[in-house]
Parts: sequence; C-alpha cells; structure tokens
Amino acid sequence: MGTTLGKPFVGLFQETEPRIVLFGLPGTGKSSILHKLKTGEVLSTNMPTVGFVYVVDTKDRERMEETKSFLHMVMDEIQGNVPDNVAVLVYANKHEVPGAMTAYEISNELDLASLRQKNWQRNWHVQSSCALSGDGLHEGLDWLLKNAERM
Ligand SMILES: Nc1nc2c(ncn2[C@@H]2O[C@H](COP(=O)(O)OP(=O)(O)O)[C@@H](O)[C@H]2O)c(=O)[nH]1
Ligand SMILES: [Mg+2]
Repeated sequence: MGTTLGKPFVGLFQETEPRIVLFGLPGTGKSSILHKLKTGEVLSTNMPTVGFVYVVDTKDRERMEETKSFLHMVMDEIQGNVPDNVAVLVYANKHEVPGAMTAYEISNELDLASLRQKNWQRNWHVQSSCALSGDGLHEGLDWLLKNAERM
C-alpha cells in the first residue's frame, strides 16, 4: 500500500462512465459483496455520479486502528479532488458474526465525527451487512443512490 493514493483515486473521477468505488482492507469482504451483487441492477445503472463504499470487517477488532487510518488517509487524499457531495457508504460487514461490532461502534471507531467536521458537506452512512446472505447490501446501495439523486 503506497502512501500516496491521490493519483489513482483522482483518476477515477476523470472517467466519464459513472462508477461506485469499493475499497477496504484485505479480507473485509469486498469480493464477496461484489459476488453477491453481481446480478444487481443497481450496479449497472447509468446514473451520472459516483459514491464511495468502504468495507469494514466488524469482527476484526485488531485492525480497527488500521482501517480507521486507511479511511482517513484516502479521505484526505480525495478532499478537493472529489466533489464534496459525493457520499460515502460504510458497510459494517460480517455483522452476523457473534460479538461483531455494531454500526454505531464502527462509526465511533472510524471517527466519522472528525471526518464530518473536516468536510461537513460529505454525507456518511454506516450500513450493517453480511456479504454471505446479502443482508444489508441493497439497503446500503439504495442510500448511496438516493444521495446521488440529490446531487
Ligand atoms: N461471516 C462472514 N464472512 C464473510 C462476510 N463477507 C466476507 N466474508 C468472508 O471473509 C473472507 C474475505 O472475504 P473477501 O470477499 O475475499 O474479502 P476481500 O479481500 O475484501 O475481497 C472470506 O472468507 C469470506 O467468505 C460476511 O458478511 N460474514
Ligand atoms: Mg477480494
């Protein structure tokens, strides 16, 4: 993982095709989410906008600090390069695992409050999800797309 993510991330926003950027630490469930959503019509919409989807493993308490740092680093890199009204959805994934952290705990652990303070115009939402059953995946994307409609 490099220290400068600006270029690749900024490049994503110079594309004319709309897209949603899914990111997160290894093993958080990104591939599983994409696999589960593969037939989803939401991903093929031609809505002319983008959103971010950050995937967090809610059972992995040991990597909470790392996942927070990674998120804040990416958000710092995109600030000023990505329109402020492009929203960020956080999937609090693996929520069905006993002892997993709640969406509320995840927003505290990620320190979303300070991200909101730094960029009060950017919308945030934490959605509990299970990529295996698909629980919460569409609710999360619905929120992201509703936000996009208002842009
Ligand atoms: N219990 C549980 N396991 C999951 C969930 N999502 C992904 N996994 C598992 O977590 C591991 C990593 O998932 P993967 O999609 O490969 O993560 P990626 O590295 O972010 O793409 C795999 O063993 C998945 O089966 C979930 O919601 N609940
Ligand atoms: Mg993967």
